[in-house]
Amino acid sequence: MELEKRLSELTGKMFGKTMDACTDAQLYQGILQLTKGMLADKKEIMGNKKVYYLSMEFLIGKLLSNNLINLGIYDEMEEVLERHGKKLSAIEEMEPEPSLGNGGLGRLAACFLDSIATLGLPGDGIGLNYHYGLFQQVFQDRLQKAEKNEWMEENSWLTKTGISYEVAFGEEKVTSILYDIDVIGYHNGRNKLHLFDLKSVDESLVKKGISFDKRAVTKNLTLFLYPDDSDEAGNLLRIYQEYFLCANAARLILKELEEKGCDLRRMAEHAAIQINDTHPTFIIPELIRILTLEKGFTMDEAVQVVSNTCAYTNHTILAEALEKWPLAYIEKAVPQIVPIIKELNTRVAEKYKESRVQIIDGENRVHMAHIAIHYGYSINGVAEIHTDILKNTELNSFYRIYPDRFHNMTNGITFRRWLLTCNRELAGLLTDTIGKDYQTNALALEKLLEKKGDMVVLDAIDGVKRQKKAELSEFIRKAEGVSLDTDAIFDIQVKRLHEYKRQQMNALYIIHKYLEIKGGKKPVRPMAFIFGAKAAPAYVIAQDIIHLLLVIAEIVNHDPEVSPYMKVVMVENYNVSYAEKLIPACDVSEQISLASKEASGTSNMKFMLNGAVTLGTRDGANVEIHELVGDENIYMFGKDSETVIGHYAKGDYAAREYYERSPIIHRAVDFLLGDMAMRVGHEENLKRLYRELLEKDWFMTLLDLEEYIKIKDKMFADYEDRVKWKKMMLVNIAKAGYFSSDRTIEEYNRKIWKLR
Ligand code: 26Q
Repeated sequence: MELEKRLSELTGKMFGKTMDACTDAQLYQGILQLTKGMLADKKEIMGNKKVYYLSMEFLIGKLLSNNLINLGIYDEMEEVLERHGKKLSAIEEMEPEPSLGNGGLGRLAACFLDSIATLGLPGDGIGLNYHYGLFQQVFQDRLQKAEKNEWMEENSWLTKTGISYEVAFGEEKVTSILYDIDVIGYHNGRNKLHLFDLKSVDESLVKKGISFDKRAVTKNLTLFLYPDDSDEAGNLLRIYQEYFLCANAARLILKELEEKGCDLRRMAEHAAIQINDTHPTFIIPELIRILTLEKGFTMDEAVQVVSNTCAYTNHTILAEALEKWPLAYIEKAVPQIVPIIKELNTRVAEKYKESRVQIIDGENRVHMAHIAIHYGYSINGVAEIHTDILKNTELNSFYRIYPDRFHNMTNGITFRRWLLTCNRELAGLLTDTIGKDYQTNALALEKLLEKKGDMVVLDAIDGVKRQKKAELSEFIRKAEGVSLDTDAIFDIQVKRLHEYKRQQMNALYIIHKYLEIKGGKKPVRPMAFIFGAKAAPAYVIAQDIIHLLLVIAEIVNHDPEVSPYMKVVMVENYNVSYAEKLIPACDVSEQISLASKEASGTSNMKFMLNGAVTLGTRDGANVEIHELVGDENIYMFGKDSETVIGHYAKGDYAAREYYERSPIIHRAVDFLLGDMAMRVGHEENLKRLYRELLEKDWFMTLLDLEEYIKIKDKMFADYEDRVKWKKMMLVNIAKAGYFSSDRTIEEYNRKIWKLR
């Protein structure tokens, strides 16, 4: 009654209307207001020591349902609205989606904030408030076009604080404004996500698409999130953004410590600063700069204190993605930081002679990771295999110097969003079957294993899957104009587009199947292949792969001989909300990166939790999923990381050999240049991709293609043994508990932050 009364008072005040008379958009505004008030009333999480999670990205997604769930009022709100003829699910659609991240790394940061608060640990996120976030993807002429994503509205989850700092870029000074978003734990207290914005930001700078004057830093700094483009040379604007984040973070952290009366010389007893990949590494020299210049520290003291406070997480071993900025760029953007970086470099050079561990290299480039490792107290990888590769290969020289600093922190996902919010049906079924323990102790999901022989439970799990598939089909029919058969196997690959993730290998499988069907070999059950991926605008081959997927979709879906047996969908503008619809509806989770390249992956965990079966390589967290569910409940294939690393070392992988040797590969690759593809697609894109595949194929698509085809066919055949498949679903759900980000955060806290 209480909620109903407050909401109807609000709609009356805001719109002069009863709830019944409000539009969904107005009700969204009303519920936003009401919920924001309830968040603000939550008790702030306090403690003697606090973690600051610094990240250029927080891919929070929509917040309404998640907040209602964490407040424990989702069901009540749903009922209230129903009494007034309204649907909460429709109202949720009214919320604009902030896209303040690229993919895994940004989403991980958002999951971590949820878990930190849920565990009752004091910990805030610090990031940037991008007005248009990551670009919005639209398809035109079967190519990706980038547009701005306008997500900020008059009323939103952001609350303007009075906090504002001056940030100097050499002689030029800009002013920041701090916005906060309340982050509350599941039935727990409140932390904050602090997002800094540029006071003088000028949205009118953006003219067409996402183009704007890159040099007008005092106006453009927080307009866009820089897309992950490992292939494009460093951009000055990115350095400005990174420093802007760190300069503001340093001020905020020092202010909070001083307000609490902490002795800054004992900073490490009161604060831990987690650096999310190298992007916020400037926090180290910036803190040292302030402590020495303004707080009376000697250089030695400042280096000590800062090193004991900062910890670094590595998310990649792709050499091209490890940040190395030309010293001249840093000099141009933030000259005041250069003497500190040089001093840090000198100290390393005096102590260690090995060139691989120097901060400034022979070409005068600054290796951000090297700053973070030498001048932090912890470095961690994000899955076991990834941490092992860091220790034994990529960062081996550092591991030999600092063996005790290395940790593995296998990634996790918040079950509040990736189960309770996105799959209420499955969550409900689990509660009915094993009780609600699992909601606060994810490992309790294992109790489900006792039901492996219980046909009623197995059928119920499958029933939920069917329902989510039907819901997704309906959504895709409306949004993409393709109708999918709910009886089909839903095979899904959603993640950023990158050659190492090998969407192109999946595409070649689909071509192979298409040709088989054309040749008269009909599958026993229809197949739905679903993709979602954004490609960095400057990443040419990634654009070509998107083009190929759209071309294949066009050919397959409009071929009356084939389309009853298979459909291909490349969904437009894949984002967090789309993921929440796709993941619960998935049968086969595609995790097919080239072994050694995917640091962890986190969609693999989300799919598993929602009862999908993984088709994967021995890469990232797939390895740990495999260990947990056992051989019988996962489909693993492909060359292992040692073999792949060996190929790189010897330089002996030649794509053409695989093409020449296998008629199946030959035929599938040639399809790119065939009449059918040429009629629908662009010669330029398809030819470039064809040549890339045969002449370079840096991420070894053809290496694993034959094995991939074999195991995928086997998997689809196994799907027909319905009981066996339902058991696999059950085991995957039951074993997913390990991948709760609550577990990950407990480990960070125990080994790195030591909050209590
Ligand atoms: C770097 C320099 C300049 C501009 C952009 C960037 C940039 C931006 C974003 C570099 C990398 C990223 C994003 C990386 C990322 O998302 N990595 C993923 O992190 C996940 C969480 O740990 C892992 O699960 C994935 O395996 C990893 O790819």
